[in-house]
Amino acid sequence: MAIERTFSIIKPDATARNLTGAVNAIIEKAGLRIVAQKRIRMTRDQAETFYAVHKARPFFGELVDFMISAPVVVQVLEGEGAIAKYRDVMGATDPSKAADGTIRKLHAKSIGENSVHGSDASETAAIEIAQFFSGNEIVG
Ligand code: 3AN
Repeated sequence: MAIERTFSIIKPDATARNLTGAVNAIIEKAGLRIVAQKRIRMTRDQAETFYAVHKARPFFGELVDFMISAPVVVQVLEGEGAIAKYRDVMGATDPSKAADGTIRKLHAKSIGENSVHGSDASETAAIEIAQFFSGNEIVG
């Protein structure tokens, strides 16, 4: 399988509970390499742009408010089949449906406050990485 890069966010519910290291340990144990990482406070504009695909969904306002409520850690993860692998490591969107050992099963609070984001396809990974990182900030 090809080496890929995917975009990850450790969300406000996780940073607020001091879980950045715990999440990163699961990521690294799964064989993914953190090749870029920074802790930021997302602006409302950034969050609305990032989740634009969900603009028409009833939870959009709540989702944006949540994403700007506390710091997040944005990351680029690299590895073989990184996009699908990280989706597996994250677990299902709804933590009550997430498999044992996944980040969301272990740490997520609810379907909204679900601790992590990971890109769902190579096109979205490229767009999401470019929204938060310039090329020279990614060191593989
Ligand atoms: P995933 O993050 O697993 O790719 P998506 O793309 O369906 O899930 O949803 C994006 C984000 O929107 C989720 N991570 C979650 O924070 C939020 N979300 C999704 N469904 C709901 C919902 N029913 N109520 C509140 N927030 C939701």
